[in-house]
Amino acid sequence: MNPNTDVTAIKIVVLISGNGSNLQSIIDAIAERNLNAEICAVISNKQNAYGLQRANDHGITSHWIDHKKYSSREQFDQALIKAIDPYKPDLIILAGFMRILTEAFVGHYQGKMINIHPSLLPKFRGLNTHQRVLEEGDSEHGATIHFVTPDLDGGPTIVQARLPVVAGESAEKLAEKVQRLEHQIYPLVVEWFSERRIRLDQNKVYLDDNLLPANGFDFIA
Ligand code: NHR
Ligand code: GAR
Repeated sequence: MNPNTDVTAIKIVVLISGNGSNLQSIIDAIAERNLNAEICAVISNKQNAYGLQRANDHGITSHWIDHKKYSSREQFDQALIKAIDPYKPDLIILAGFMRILTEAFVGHYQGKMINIHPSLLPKFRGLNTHQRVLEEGDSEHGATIHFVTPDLDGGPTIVQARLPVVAGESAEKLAEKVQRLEHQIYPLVVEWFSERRIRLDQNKVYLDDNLLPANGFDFIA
């Protein structure tokens, strides 16, 4: 069935700032695995984000909303809401989106917004995670998909995927390996949402009505 006419398909809006390889993995999974989901729009705060091109190539509506045109985070976030809400999305996906969102924005999409973060949260919140993992000499690294709450990179975890850190490898190589995992777990989580198997209740995550552990579902590649 054409997903655009299927009223049971979940509607997704994806927020990006850059390359959009995670966006691509979701576009591909929807097509290849016939997921009951539709990406209504892709929104970037950066004009030159390659992910906007990816959206256009797949006939997905794209928007550029320049955060620099707004005098406060509140005003930028209001502009985002104005762009997103007409699509009536069931799910907002942050995929390499680089702007911290206000409490008002996060509250508006409570239980409906998820992020992928390149570390094994709660370790290494914030930016430059790969470099920091190497500097700390950690033997393990990975990626986390979590619900977005006002607590930056602190929302309840849905999935984690881990990998060993090889001694002497570069931050770039590590990033590449983490992204390979990201491209497996984001489509999986979108599939779960499309099947309505994931639920956030009282800051806890349920998969098929089973409470997930604090570090989420342990994805084995
Ligand atoms: N917003 C809220 N409220 N909660 C979260 O958990 C969020 C969020 C917005 C983005 C993604 C996050 C990540 O996965 C994310 C999670 C950007 C920054 C940041 O410092 C930090 C964390 C994340 C994304 N951004 C700078 C800022 O001033 C700008 C940095 C830049 O433009 O390069 O917004 O890592
Ligand atoms: C991903 O590795 C994602 O985990 C990370 O940026 C990359 C985006 O790649 N996210 C953050 O660092 C959020 N602050 P992509 O644009 O190719 O999907």
